Amino acid sequence: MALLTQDDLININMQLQKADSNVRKVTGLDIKGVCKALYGVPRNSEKVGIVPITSGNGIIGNFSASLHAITKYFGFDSFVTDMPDVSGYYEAVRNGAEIILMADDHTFLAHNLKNGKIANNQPCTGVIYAEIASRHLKADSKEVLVVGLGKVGFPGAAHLMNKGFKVYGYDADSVLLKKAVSSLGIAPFNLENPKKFSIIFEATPCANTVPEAVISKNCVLSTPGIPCAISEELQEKYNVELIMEPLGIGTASMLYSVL
Ligand code: NAI
Ligand code: 0TF
Repeated sequence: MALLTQDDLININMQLQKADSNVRKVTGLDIKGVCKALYGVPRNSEKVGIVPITSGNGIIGNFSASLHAITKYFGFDSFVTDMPDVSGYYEAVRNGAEIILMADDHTFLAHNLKNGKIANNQPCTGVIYAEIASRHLKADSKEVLVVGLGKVGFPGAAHLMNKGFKVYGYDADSVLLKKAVSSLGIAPFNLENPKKFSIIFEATPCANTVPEAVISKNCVLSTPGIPCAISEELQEKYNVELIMEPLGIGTASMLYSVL
């Protein structure tokens, strides 16, 4: 898994506000509204305990503080434990946490201790970015291009298929592409024979993965992938509506999915 860095999370509140305003512009709903539409659950005032985890590559500066800011942004009562790891988990539960948020290098989870529901960041991120893309108010068809069919992209592509979209998919790994074609029924996208899309969902850890030939004017590019899938120059040239934010949108999806 490509790991976040402290720098990715600088000014998370500002990044989230900007993303929220872009999501509103593209879909007519804010991020909370998209979460409600996806999971259809009422919010109460669940208390969220955020537990720093030291295993593997260890603590990422700004990670727990960013989760604290994100949970507050979405109206949750939350706190970061003083202790990490098992001691932090114990501290979170003892201090009344109803939902636990914690991540090691492989898994970032939300666990609702009241109802037992558990969520993983990767599918939740894929589903919400795909959902945002699918709600593009200026889309000219129900065709969508998915670039990257890994742990985030695959569930996003599955979500779009379930919503009745015609999904074209591409992954640099031909085994993953074949798997998505056979198990989801998506159409394999041929880069040699490109076509334009007004809806693009990208989930890779690489830059410049979306070629100019597929970008149409005013398209939406919904991409959790870091770094950005297109250059600023292409973004400006085609007036691309970019939905991209490093942590908050996916975390909101996780939290709403366990309510
Ligand atoms: P993954 O490794 O499971 O999947 C990435 C896929 O992209 C792989 O299948 C790989 O073959 C494919 N790929 C790489 N280069 C490509 C290219 N040039 N063209 C087409 N496909 C290409 O990774 P995962 O977990 O799905 O994460 C994807 C990205 O999303 C990473 O950058 C990760 O850090 C980011 N991420 C962002 C989140 C957010 O909240 N913004 C949340 C979770 C992940
Ligand atoms: O960096 C990652 C994921 C995050 C997905 C959301 N964009 N790509 N995971 C590692 C998180 C490690 C956190 C660390 N153990 C801490 O500070 O608690």
